[in-house]
Amino acid sequence: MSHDLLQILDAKGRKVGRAPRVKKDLLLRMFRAMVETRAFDERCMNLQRTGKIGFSVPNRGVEATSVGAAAALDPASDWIAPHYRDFGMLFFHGMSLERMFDNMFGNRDDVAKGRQMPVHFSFREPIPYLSISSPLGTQIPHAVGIAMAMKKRGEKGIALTSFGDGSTSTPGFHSGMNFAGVFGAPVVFLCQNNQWAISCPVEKQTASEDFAVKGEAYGVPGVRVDGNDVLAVYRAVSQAVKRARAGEGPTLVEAVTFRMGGHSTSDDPSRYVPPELFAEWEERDPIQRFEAWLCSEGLLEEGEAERIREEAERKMMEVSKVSEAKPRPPLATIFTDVYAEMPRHLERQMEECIHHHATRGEGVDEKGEFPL
Ligand SMILES: Cc1ncc(C[n+]2csc(CCOP(=O)(O)OP(=O)(O)O)c2C)c(N)n1
Ligand SMILES: [Mg+2]
Repeated sequence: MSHDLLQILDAKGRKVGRAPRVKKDLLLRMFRAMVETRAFDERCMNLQRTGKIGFSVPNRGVEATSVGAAAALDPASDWIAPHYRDFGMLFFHGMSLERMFDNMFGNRDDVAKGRQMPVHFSFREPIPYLSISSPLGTQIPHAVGIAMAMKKRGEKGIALTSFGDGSTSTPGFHSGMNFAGVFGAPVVFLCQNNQWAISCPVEKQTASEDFAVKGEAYGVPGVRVDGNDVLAVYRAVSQAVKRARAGEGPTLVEAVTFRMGGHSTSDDPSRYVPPELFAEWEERDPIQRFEAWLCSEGLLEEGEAERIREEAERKMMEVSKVSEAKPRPPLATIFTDVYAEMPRHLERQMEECIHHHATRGEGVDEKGEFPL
C-alpha cells in the first residue's frame, strides 16, 4: 500500500488542504527560521569555499522539513536526535548563532572544544539536541532509548529523530523501529527523503514503494508528507507528537524533499544529478512557497520578507566574523575530559606536547578538507 502525500500548500503557495490553526507569531517564527537557515547555509558554503572552515553540509531545499518538524516540539520536555541536515531545528528554537559558528570554526568557545567536525552540533539548550553522529542511523536507537526512559519515568516528553532516506538501510533504523513498535516508545521518526544518499538515488536505496510503508513491518504507522510544505510537515509531525504524548506509540513520517546542492562541500553533484531535476525542484522551493502564502493571507506585508532576509544575511556576516576571530581551544584541552583525574602518564604526555609545540611550533594545514 503506497501512501498519499499530505500537502497543504502547492508549489505556488496556493492552499490545497486544510491549513492548521496556527497563530501568526508562530507562522512568522517558522518563516524567519527558514530564511535564517538558508542564510546560514550560504554563509557556511562561502566560508568553506574561501578556505576558512574545513567542511559544511548544504541544507538548501530542506528548510521546511527541518523547521516544520521542530515547530511541533516542546523545548521544555522534548529531545531531538538530529540528522546533519537539520540546521532549521536549531534556528526555530533560537539556538545561539555564535555557538553554531563557534562549532563551524572549532574555536575556543565551541562546546565540543574543536573535537567534532563542523556541522556536528551538540547542545543542551534551548532544546536538548544530541551530538550529530557521522555513522548513519546511530541516532535512531538513541532517540528510542531516550523516549523509553521518559516513558518509564512517567514524564510527558517525547523524542524526535531525523535521518535521511539512505539511513533507512542501516541497522539502527531497523532495531530502533522494532524496539519502539514493540514497547510503544514515545518517539517520532522523521525520514528526510531528499532522493539521494550521496550519489545513490532512491530507486537503488529501496525496493519498497515509499519510505513510510517501512513502518508497517514494525507495527508503526507511516505518513507521507510534502517536505517542501512547512504547514504540511508541521501538521504531520504535530499529529505524531500528539500520539506519542498520549501513549499511543511511535509514528514514521516520510518528508519528501530534495537536496538542492551537493551532499557536502566535498561533493560535486553535477557528476551524477541530472540538471533538470534541480530546475524542477527549484520550482518547489519551500521558502518561496510559504512566503507566497503568507503574503496572500496578509500575514507578511509588502517588503517584510526582504527585510527579514537582509537582516538574516547581515547577522550571519557579523556573527561569523566574531567566531572567526576567536583563538583555537588551548592545546591542553586535547588531554582533558578523558579522566576525572588525569593520570600521571597522560599528564606527562600533555607537558611534552605543550613543550614540543612551544619550541618547535608544529604547522597545521588550515586548508585541509575533510574527506567526506
Ligand atoms: C554507517 C554509515 N555508512 C556510510 C556512511 C557514509 N555516508 C555518509 S552520508 C551518506 C549518505 C546518507 O544519505 P541519507 O541518509 O539519505 O542522508 P542525506 O545525506 O541524503 O541527507 C553516506 C553513505 C556513514 N557515514 N555511516
Ligand atoms: Mg538522502
